[in-house]
Amino acid sequence: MQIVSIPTHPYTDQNPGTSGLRKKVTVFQQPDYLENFVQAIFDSLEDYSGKTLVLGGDGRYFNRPAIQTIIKMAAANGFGELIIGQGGLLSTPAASNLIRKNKAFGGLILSASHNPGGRDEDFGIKYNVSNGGPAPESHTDAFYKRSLTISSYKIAEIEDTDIDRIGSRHIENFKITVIDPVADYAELMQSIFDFGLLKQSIGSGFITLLFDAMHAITGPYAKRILVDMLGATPDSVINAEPLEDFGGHHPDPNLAHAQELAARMFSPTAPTLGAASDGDGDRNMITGSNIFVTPSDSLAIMAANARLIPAYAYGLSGVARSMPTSQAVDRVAASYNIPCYETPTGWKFFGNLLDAGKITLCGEESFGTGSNHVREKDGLWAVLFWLNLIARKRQSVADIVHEHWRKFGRDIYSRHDYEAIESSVANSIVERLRSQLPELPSQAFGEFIVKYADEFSYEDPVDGSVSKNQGIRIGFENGSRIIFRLSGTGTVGATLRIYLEKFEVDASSHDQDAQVSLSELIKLAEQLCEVKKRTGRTEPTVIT
Ligand code: VG1
Ligand code: CO
Repeated sequence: MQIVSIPTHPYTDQNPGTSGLRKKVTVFQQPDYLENFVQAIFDSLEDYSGKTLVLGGDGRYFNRPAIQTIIKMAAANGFGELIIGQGGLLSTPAASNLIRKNKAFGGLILSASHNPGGRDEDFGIKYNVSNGGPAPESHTDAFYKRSLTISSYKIAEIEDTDIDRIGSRHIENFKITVIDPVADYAELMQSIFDFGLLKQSIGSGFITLLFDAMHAITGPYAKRILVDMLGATPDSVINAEPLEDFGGHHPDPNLAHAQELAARMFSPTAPTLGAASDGDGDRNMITGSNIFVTPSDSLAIMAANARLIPAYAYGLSGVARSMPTSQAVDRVAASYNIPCYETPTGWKFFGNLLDAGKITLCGEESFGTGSNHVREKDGLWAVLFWLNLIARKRQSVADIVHEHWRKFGRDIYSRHDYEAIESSVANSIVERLRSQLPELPSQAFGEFIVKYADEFSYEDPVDGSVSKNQGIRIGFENGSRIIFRLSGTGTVGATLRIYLEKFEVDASSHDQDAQVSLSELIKLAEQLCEVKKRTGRTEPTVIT
């Protein structure tokens, strides 16, 4: 195997965000751009010679050529084996599982997740460590630092690999194994949930379902598990074929982007459960007949009912949520007397807590939920969790949600996103918020009296590492919160996220529309940050 060292020049913008390096495809197509970043990752890692790397992506445009390049670079840099999903496909949770199951050194996941795909859209690359989870900040900081000084990369002069054919191939001491991307994951799901009961509930017609794969990675997973293994009708899975441009849509599972699903779920012919997943299969949206379950509520409901699921029958060691996720799960943890951790946004912060056994379930408001079964959030897992709950409780989604609110109260919640704001304007908004923080505590805005106003900083309870500036929090005496943060996954300008939350104990108010209940807080958020005033926008780009 001929290995060559190619001279290169650094790019200055290879700083990974919330979840890997995400850029326009055209940025990745610049000479040596992908190669530089991959070499910067390899250069920052130690002792991987002869070890295994898992490789796959969500099938978006540029996935296939990127995989060929990475195969050649992994061979040149001394990895022993590559495990690749057939067709270059692996969902993010499936990749996490493969890393763990094969005791691999790590993995590279090619995805820009919920961002659109195609020639002029987004691509991304993310490194996961040996526990199967996203590289922690210490790693991603090192990748960036190395990318700024890189002067050459190594690549093997070997032929392209046939990634569509399952099987192994050796090139001297280097082994390339192409596997079925679904099989191991399906087996894992079978070990967590009661597939017998699910089959029965679906077969008898007690549960009907509709899963929208949004032309992204979960199509093949959903067809195998929901249709082939659990007996759902073939038309239960829509948009099931992964496409390089996701059919021109945002593969982002929310009511705005999963329109076909939303239309069906809010109609007289709605099935029992409607769900969708994102580009790389780690997000989930849960709906029932005429009801949308907020991700924050979904996490709380899962935590409250986890004992009904075979894998969690012995209870939960603890739970965690990202800071902007509503406090609904905190109430469940308090009533069960288990710890609840509050982490910064991004799944990488859950890894240590899961590894140390401090938590069993965790989630984010951004349609992400997961458990200790892998080290990523997991879309189909969440769908199976809900199916299993419905089957065990013999209740509709709406009944499960209402029962939960009656018992714990409702954390009325919404997120308003302002996308593609000019960076300087976004920075001025954040600066303005920051400058107000010292004077806000104890100020009263109508019924809302500020209890605290700060910038969230997190000290990891396992390794003591500290992450600062993780979002601006304004908490009120009555438990309400407004949170502001800038997105770390966008590729155009800046995205301001405003998270709004209000606690309602009174069951007679539980059916209120969230935007109506939160209207005072929405006004107050604008008064504090002036996003509309400063951008001239009249409305958020997306409301979830
Ligand atoms: C967003 C979400 C965050 C999530 C991240 C990756 O990040 O808010 O909760 O972990 O996307 O999800 P940001 O920085 O844009 O707010 V995914 O499905 O893109 O891997
Ligand atoms: Co994702």
